[in-house]
Amino acid sequence: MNLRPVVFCLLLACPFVCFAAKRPNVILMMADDLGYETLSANGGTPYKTPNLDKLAANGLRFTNCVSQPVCTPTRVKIMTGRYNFRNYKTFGILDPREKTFGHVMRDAGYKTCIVGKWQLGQDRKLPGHFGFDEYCLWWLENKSTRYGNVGELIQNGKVLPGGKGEYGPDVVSGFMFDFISRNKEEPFFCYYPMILTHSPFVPTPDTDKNAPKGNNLDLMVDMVAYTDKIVGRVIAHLDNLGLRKNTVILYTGDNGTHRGIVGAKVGEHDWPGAKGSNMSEMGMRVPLVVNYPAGGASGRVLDDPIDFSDMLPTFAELGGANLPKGVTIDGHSFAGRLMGRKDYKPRDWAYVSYYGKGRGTATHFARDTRYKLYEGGYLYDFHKDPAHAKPIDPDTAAPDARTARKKLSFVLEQMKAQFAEGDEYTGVATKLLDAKPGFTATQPKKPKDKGGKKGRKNKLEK
Ligand SMILES: [Ca+2]
Repeated sequence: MNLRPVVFCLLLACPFVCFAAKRPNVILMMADDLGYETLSANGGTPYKTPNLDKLAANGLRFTNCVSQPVCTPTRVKIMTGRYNFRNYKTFGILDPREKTFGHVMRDAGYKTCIVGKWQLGQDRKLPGHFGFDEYCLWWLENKSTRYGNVGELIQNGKVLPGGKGEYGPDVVSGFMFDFISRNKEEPFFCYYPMILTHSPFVPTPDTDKNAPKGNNLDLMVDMVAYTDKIVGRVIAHLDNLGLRKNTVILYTGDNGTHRGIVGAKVGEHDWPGAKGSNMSEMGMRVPLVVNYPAGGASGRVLDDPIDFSDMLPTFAELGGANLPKGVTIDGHSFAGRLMGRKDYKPRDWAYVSYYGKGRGTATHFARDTRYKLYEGGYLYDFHKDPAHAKPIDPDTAAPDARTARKKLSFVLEQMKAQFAEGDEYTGVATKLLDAKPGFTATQPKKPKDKGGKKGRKNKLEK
């Protein structure tokens, strides 16, 4: 029998089949109010995160990743891959006209799931609308107790019976494990914006019942330890299913630690919680651990500048997916880093624009591997001065600080030039049904949203 035609046909079919088989699963875990100092591998004390430290040792630990200062600005940015000046509207809303990494991965054939905290619009149709096949979410429609004796969780359209003594983080992570088991033959994407470690600071199931009543820092240590325990469960679940090697695990935080948590350190620096501040490293430098055994890169500590717009294009590259059309995607894929590609070049700077909780006047900064420049010319060496106690004097600055100022000034100028035209959707579509089919970013631009009550009205909200 002549096998050559058969072999030829197999070779023809192989690129797609082989590629499809190799596409990695992706799990993004993002804890709530969890700063850089909470990872013991980062030199943070008094925290202990053995599972994450091991994950970092066998993977990549990024030391220069910045979120936004508070929840919604971060969640909008990480999900859409776009800077806040383009699409942040107001607190607690992700504009239904936006495309997310859920869409990107679902459109590429991934099974998609979101579990944890929502807080992006009160409508149980929204997770599906934003690209997720399945979900189990807290604060999707009503805010309730998040930890012990968890209140309202909505799972795939149904309200779970709350008040049964269950621990919220266990319920949502348990649903994710079930989703992974049911979809182990498919490539899957799980986004897990964690319920931990936001206030209130309360005992976890592992908190010693006989210990003296703890202060906030003691309980934060316990809550971080429980977060690490959940990461350990994720790893064990993947191991049991034989999925660990071809799954990318990412772990980060959505903003700095709560301001009530003081007493922690990173190396020699005091590292008090500074959630909400964009004027220090404590407000928005976050841990980032990435582990992808099949990618081949491991055991590295990297100071590549990374901001949260980078996640969406990274996942798109890992999944062979297309980027959303008709909108500007700001992020840079770091998938090449995860695969140890020799030709990979990290971005030269990371960028943050921030409006506060509403949509007032933007502040912004750009940073490289050592310096951070704010609007107004305030430059800081964030290695030496993470609290930003004193800006660098331009007259006495070292040559490398002068070079950084010039480079980062250029970035800020380029970004500022886009502020006026960057708001591709005007107004806030607060309800799912406000996003009428056919409205796209390619329509003629309307006047820029000025914020405030009047500015938030638009034709779609009638
Ligand atoms: Ca948060």
